Amino acid sequence: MSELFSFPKVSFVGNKSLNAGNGYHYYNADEVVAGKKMSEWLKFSVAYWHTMDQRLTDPFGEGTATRPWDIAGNPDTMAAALAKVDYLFEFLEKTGVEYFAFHDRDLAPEGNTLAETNANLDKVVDKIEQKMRETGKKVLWNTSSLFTNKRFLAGGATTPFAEVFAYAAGQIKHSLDIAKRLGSESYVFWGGREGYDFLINTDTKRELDHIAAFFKLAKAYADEIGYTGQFLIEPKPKEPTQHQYDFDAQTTIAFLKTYGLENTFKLNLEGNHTYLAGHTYEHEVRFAREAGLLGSLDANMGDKLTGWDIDEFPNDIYEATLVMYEFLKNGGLPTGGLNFDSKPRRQSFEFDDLFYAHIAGMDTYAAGLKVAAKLIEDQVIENILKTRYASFDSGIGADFEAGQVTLKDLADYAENKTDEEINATLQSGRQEQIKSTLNNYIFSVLGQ
Ligand code: XUL
Ligand code: CO
Repeated sequence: MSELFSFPKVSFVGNKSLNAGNGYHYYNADEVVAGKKMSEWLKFSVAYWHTMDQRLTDPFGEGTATRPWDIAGNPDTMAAALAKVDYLFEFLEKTGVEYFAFHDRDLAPEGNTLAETNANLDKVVDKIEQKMRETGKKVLWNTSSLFTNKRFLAGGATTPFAEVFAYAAGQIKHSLDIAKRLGSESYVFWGGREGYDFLINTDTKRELDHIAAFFKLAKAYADEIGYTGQFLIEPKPKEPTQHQYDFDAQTTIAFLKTYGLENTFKLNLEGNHTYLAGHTYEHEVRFAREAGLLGSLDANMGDKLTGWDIDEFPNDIYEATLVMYEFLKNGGLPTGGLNFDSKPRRQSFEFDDLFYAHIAGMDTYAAGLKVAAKLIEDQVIENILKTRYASFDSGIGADFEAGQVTLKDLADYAENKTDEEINATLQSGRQEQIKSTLNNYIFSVLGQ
């Protein structure tokens, strides 16, 4: 087939030139980091809804980007939907990205009934399946959009309207069939409108009971058809509803445990969502990891000045380093990866910008991986923690951790200590020094 894009195949060029160009400066698929090839650690994924479907609209203006697969300027036809598949696969080939992720509605236009919509979808999935066979590209995860169509104005699984609830279930059933057929490594639930805008007209308990039961039905169906991919929930605190039920990692973990779903689900954590919750990306990844529930990452960023979800491609090496530190501590992500739920800025409207954006994102996380691996090799953070918590390694601290003391034992121990004695055991947190150390690791590892 003749080439659809003029952009050359992206290969590793190293950091000889400081100017970003058409190659990877840090992402070197075959380079071994922490015992594995970068391509094995970093399962990057192209997000269909951005890279293929975004025209860079915003609430104030029409799209600034035109895409060659919008046959006769119309993105909503089956002809465009089928053409788009060829472009996706060429994009994956040229960037060397192995995975992609999609919502059902990203692939094909809707019909008048669910059956008609599913038939449109299946035509595109047929073509995708064929292309996957030819190229070896894989689905990181798929999902259902239970938030774009008007019927979902009050949610899909938490809607007060049973007709809509049944429709949502039908949509998920079909998406799970597709997940099984295409071998999706995970299946994501992002609760687009699973939340509320107005407390007084919302039965929150009933809605949460409904969504938990909905998840159990989905799992039972996956078991029935033999789909073994990992189920994931993607937390987000607000937007589009004012209060999303899956606010952040800890809220979602509490929900999963309340309803006995903690063995069915893990979390898919997105950078920009973490800031909206008032956290950092590394905070969310840490808490999911410690709960044994780190599933996958939607690699993107927000910015310090904007209070909504801007889905910027990652470019912050400091953040990527700390996220990759948690990632390596987790042993990577067996059924997950780094999905670029990201779009170029509105003024980056040219087709080449999609390539530059993915290069930037992949280099950022490749760089983060390298720095994090070196931090772990040198046990930098481990040693900081070891020193800081050393008083729990012997004496009264160790007795407490071993479960050998009562509250009264601790009180007896503390009773006659003076402030001077206690304060003499305090250590500085050394935050400024530690931040300098992190910067030094970034300079040193990436300067090589
Ligand atoms: C929305 C978002 C979604 C999910 C998939 O903020 O992140 O694109 O990743 O539905
Ligand atoms: Co996302």
